[in-house]
Formats: sequence, structure tokens, C-alpha cells
Amino acid sequence: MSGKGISLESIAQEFRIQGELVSIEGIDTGLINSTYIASYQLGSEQKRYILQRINSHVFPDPIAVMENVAKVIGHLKASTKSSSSSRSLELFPTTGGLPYFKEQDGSVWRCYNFIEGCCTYDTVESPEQAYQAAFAFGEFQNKLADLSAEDLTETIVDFHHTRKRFARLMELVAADPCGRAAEITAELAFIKDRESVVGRLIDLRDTGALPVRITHNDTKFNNVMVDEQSGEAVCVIDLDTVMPGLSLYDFGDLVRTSVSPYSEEDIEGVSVRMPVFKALVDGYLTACDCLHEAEVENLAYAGNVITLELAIRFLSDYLEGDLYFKTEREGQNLHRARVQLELVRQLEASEEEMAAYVRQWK
Ligand code: GN1
Ligand code: MG
Repeated sequence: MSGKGISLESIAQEFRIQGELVSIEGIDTGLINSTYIASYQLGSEQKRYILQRINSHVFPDPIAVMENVAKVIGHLKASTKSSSSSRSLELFPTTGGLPYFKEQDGSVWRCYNFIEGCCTYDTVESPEQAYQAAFAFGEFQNKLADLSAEDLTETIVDFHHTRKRFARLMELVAADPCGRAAEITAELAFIKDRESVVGRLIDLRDTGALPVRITHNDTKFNNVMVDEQSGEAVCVIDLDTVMPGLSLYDFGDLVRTSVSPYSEEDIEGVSVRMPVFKALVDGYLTACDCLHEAEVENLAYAGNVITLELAIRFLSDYLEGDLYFKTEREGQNLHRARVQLELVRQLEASEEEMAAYVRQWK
């Protein structure tokens, strides 16, 4: 069973896939959606597909999500700008021709190709890997530069509005719905000291200095498929949050998830590896030539803003009773927030050096 309604097998049958369904197994990936691998036999060949149920608590309008995803995939395919890879993410429609299947209970499912011979990594192991990932996201941004921000729906309103995320945290501290606010005094003081940072990018957007583009909005390092043999980035995945946004949040999230040698769950050894940061700038700017001056100027600060934002989001979820991010144990969101705040500290210490490197590019 899918957990709620009809069986996984029946859901798989809704999609236009050739061959005989052999197996479906759940995989543990991401903090939001439920993901399965469906294997099909076609002649002597086995092919795999990704089936996903969209989390409707996080995405209140999953159909708009799928319309956005389908538009972006179509645009990437039609782009005349050259591609570094021939493999890409594809959506398989339903037998009725839709890019999603809606179950009777309202759950929305979609089906992607499984990109064989590739994998994702949670942490960056070398500057070359960082370059590859940044190149892939830079290329993605470049190809979407001629898509109008009005063409896509803002599926999570104010997703990267760091100032509003900050305000929401303050509300939650005041309301303290789960009686946890007393545990976060130190974290809260640290965040309040950085109130000026939360508006840094949003204010530049509001004055028109930063353009609103179609962006990815979830550019974690592990959202890049990497060829297992060559180590080259093959394509960007997890397009759920493609919508109007700022390129700097995308670059920043790449910094957040790449510069430190450890994952989001590990607080020991959080640090900023400058060679990795430099490789991110090189990869991104080599692939993406559409950025405005104010976007390039702020590349060194973007990581800091979104890392603070993630700390705020993890803390807010902790105060609300862990309703948003998947957790396996109590206190996990608080722990994740602490990891992010440690990274903020480290990024602040490296800010001058990062800015000096970016200036060389201008
Ligand atoms: C969520 O589940 P995943 O890994 O795709 C979240 C991101 C966070 C990330 C932190 C829609 O992404 O914003 O940066 O967790 N996605 C959404 O790991 O909220
Ligand atoms: Mg995601």
C-alpha cells in the first residue's frame, strides 16, 4: 500500500511506462517527499523509474508544483544553449497525458526517469566536485534566464523571504506552542544579533537591484546527479521548488551545503574550506553568464544569509513541534539549527576572504 490509499502498484500503473512492473521499493531521501524506485522489465532489459508522492503539507498546491516542474523541464529541453551532459531529468506522463497522478485522497504523484550510473553525495569531497556541482547549477540558471518569472507559480509563498522567516520565529517564541522556547535562549540571542542580515538580499530585490528569476530554490549539493565513473555532474534534480526567486539564494544554498566537510546533521568539524568556495564561484560563473553586477557582488554573502535562514527554519519547526521537516528523534531540528549557526559563525569569519576572491571575477 502507498500508506494512505491505493497500492503502490496501482499508482505505478497510472504512468505511461513500457514493460512489466517487477518491483517497487521505498528509498530514504530528502526531508520532505516519499520516494520509491519502480523497476520494469522490457524484453531482456530492466529499467528503473522514480515514483514520488508530493508532501501536501509542505506544498499546498501540488498540481501547481507539477505544472512548474513540467514547464521548467520543457524549457531546459528546448534551450538552444549548449549542455555539458546528454542525460537529463524527464517526467513520465500518466496514461491520460498529465504530468502527475492525483489519488482519490488528494495525494499527487509523479514519475521521473532513474538516471543510471549516477549518484548523489551529501558532502563535497574535493574542490573539483564542488566545481562540477556549481557548474551544473550555473548552467541550469543560465538556461532559465529567458523564462519569465510570471510564467511560474510561487508554490510556497515567501519561501526564501528570510526577514519573514525571522518574524515568524519571533512569533513562535512568543506563542511557544510546545513549551520549548526556554531551550533556545542562546540560539535566539545569536540570531537576534544578526537581524540586519535577514534583509540583506530581500531588500536588494525590493529596490530592484536584484532581478527576480526562475530559480531552483533547493540547490543542496546532494541535488546534483554525479556520474559514478567520471565524477562529472550530469544534471540537477529535485525541481519541486522551481519558482520565482533570487539566484543568490541558489548560490548561497550551494555554499551552505558544500563548504563544510560534514553533513547537516554533524556539528563536529563544521568549517569553511576556501578551495571549495573558490571552486563553487568558478564553476557557477563559468557556466552562468547572465548574472547582473549586484548578483556577482553578493555571491560571497549569500551563503551566510541562507544558512541563517535554515537555522531559523529548523528552530521554528522545533518550536512548532517538528511538523515540517522529517525527524527521527526529538531535538533533531534543534540540533540541525545549531549546526547551521555554527556554520554562520564560520562563514562570517571567512567573509572577507570570500569577498576578495569574488572581486577577482568582476
Ligand atoms: C528540504 O527535503 P529536501 O532535502 O529536498 C527543504 C529545503 C531545505 C532542506 C534542508 C521544500 O529539502 O528548503 O534546505 O530540506 N525543502 C523544502 O535539508 O522546504
Ligand atoms: Mg527538495
